[in-house]
Amino acid sequence: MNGRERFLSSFDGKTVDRPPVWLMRQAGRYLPGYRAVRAKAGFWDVCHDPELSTKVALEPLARFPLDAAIVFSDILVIPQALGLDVTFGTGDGPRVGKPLRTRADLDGWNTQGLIDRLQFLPRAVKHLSAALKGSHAMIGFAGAPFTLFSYCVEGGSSDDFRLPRVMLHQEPKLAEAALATLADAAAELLNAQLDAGADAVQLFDTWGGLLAPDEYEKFALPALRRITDQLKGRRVLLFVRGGHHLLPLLGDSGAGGFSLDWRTPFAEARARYPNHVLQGNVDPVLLFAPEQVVRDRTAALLNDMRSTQYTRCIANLGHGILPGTPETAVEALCQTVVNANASR
Ligand code: 1CP
Repeated sequence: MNGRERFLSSFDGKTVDRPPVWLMRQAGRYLPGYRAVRAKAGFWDVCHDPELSTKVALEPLARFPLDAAIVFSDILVIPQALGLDVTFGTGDGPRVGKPLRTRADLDGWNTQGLIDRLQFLPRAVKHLSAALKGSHAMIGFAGAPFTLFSYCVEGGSSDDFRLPRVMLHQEPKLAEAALATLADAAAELLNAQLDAGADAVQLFDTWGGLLAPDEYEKFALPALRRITDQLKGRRVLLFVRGGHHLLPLLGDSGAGGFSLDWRTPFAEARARYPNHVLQGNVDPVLLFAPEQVVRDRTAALLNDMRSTQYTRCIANLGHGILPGTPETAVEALCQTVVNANASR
């Protein structure tokens, strides 16, 4: 069973020898090859060049026994294609110029021919798919509407994303219209990646956990539903960072699986969602702890995954891998999953 077969079997509820494993942000700055590419090319240059994006997406697969690749891109390609000025500085995260503050700002978003401006992404998927030749599953992605809305309104990253959260209450109609526009863009982009050869797609709701359940239900969920309605029958994972309190709501998103962060107990999510795919959820910070901690935490996760004989389970981190993460820790996590049956 190769990585792609294992990933698809597990996702589709069939028998597997062990859970498939991949890591969110597995192609990032903790890898020397990525840093070398970025020393010579800007972030957007890597995204737009299929050779370079494939090179950085393949690097983690060559180093670790992973079962899936994730296409190299960023969630902020959608705001950029809508006409916002997205730049990646060093250190303090991305900046979004021309932020959304008024109805006129939203009216200025350029939705005409949006997918044409995003063609580099399905092109990168095709190129990566050809390089993989079916050895590994391939994952496409997009930002979830509320997380994209957060960057668009705030104008960059933030601890509390005060401006977008106030806008939900001060200008609910404007917020809903923006969320719907972002949802349609995400749906179109995800369908294009799936048509280009992605086996599954993940929606990253990195800031969804900032919302109270009633806010998530009123604003974030309808926009997610708008996406999954346009992706019927396709494999969709939803990651909500800090989303433990939102777990009861996620079933209404229409996603086939949920990627859990490290604060959501896997067994609790399984009890609530016996038939969904569940992915996660090792704390990325633990990869800086002694290696035995990584092995023990991963073994405990595998133990929870045995309630379904590993089917509908995907081993992963509870959030993206951090810059500076020791490669030996990544190796220890992956090897523990690979040996899942030996340690039983
Ligand atoms: O393996 C991979 O690295 C795949 C590609 C990938 C993905 C899945 C990148 C490349 N970005 C993302 C998703 C992404 N981007 C998310 C959702 C996942 C998460 O929460 O980690 C978010 C919130 C972003 C926005 C973003 N882009 C940030 C976070 C800023 C913040 O608010 O804290 C950052 C630092 C970026 C730039 C970026 N995107 C990707 C990389 C490798 C980088 C670093 C750029 C560099 O220094 O080279």
